[in-house]
Amino acid sequence: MKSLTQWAVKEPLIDNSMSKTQTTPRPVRVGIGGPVGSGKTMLLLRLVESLNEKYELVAITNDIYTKEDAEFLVKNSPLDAGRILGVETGGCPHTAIRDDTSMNEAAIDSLTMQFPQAQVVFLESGGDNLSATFSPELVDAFIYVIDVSQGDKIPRKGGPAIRFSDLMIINKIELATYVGADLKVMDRDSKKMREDRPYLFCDLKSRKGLEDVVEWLERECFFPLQATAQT
Ligand SMILES: Nc1nc2c(ncn2[C@@H]2O[C@H](COP(=O)(O)OP(=O)(O)OP(=O)(O)O)[C@@H](O)[C@H]2O)c(=O)[nH]1
Ligand SMILES: [Mg+2]
Repeated sequence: MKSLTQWAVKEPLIDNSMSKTQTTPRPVRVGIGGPVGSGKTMLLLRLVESLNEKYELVAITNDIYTKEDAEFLVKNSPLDAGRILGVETGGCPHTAIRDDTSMNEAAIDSLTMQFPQAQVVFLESGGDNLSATFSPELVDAFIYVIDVSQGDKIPRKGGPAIRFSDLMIINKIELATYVGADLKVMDRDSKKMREDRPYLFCDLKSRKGLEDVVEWLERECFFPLQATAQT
């Protein structure tokens, strides 16, 4: 098993090349994590809206006590209900994505058995604290979502997700003036913490910055799918 610090190593994000016996590559798995209410489900909704016509998608949400986020997506997203699975973790969100990922592995297996043509699995973690990260065995890439209403201090508080997630999104920027968050401070601290790792300022509700997120995903995570499509 890879250690947490291996998130720090800049490697190609995806290694899902086909073996000779496989007819389709393993779907790309993209984890979405972040504190409670930062906009993880909103990101998932916007990504599904943007990518559903181009790729075969399935989505998994984690909530501690409910399947609320899955129900929200069933109601609001263009994905067929069968392609969305809610996992009720019953405990610490990070346990289910990092320490004992069996519930999420079972959910991925179930969806990919039902939809063997699936190319992308989106997996939203339950809202958590700054120490949460995904096991690199569970996902190929990890997007971390924070928002301005938690305070402009959040990026400099650091932690493995702020520092080493593959992409960090600073969401709800249109609220910055209302909560006294200085985006320049968030920019400066994010740069310091993440060095050359990417981060984007977004207002996902009104889709501001969404194009850049989609462009990053397709470039950094979906290239094996495009290669397959061309052959
Ligand atoms: N103003 C504004 N509100 C947003 C934005 N993104 C999400 N929201 C709202 O913020 C609230 C929480 O968003 P969610 O997407 O449910 O957040 P989450 O991170 O999935 O929350 P949990 O799964 O409960 O941890 C909802 O009321 C969203 O409509 C945004 O960019 N701007
Ligand atoms: Mg959510």
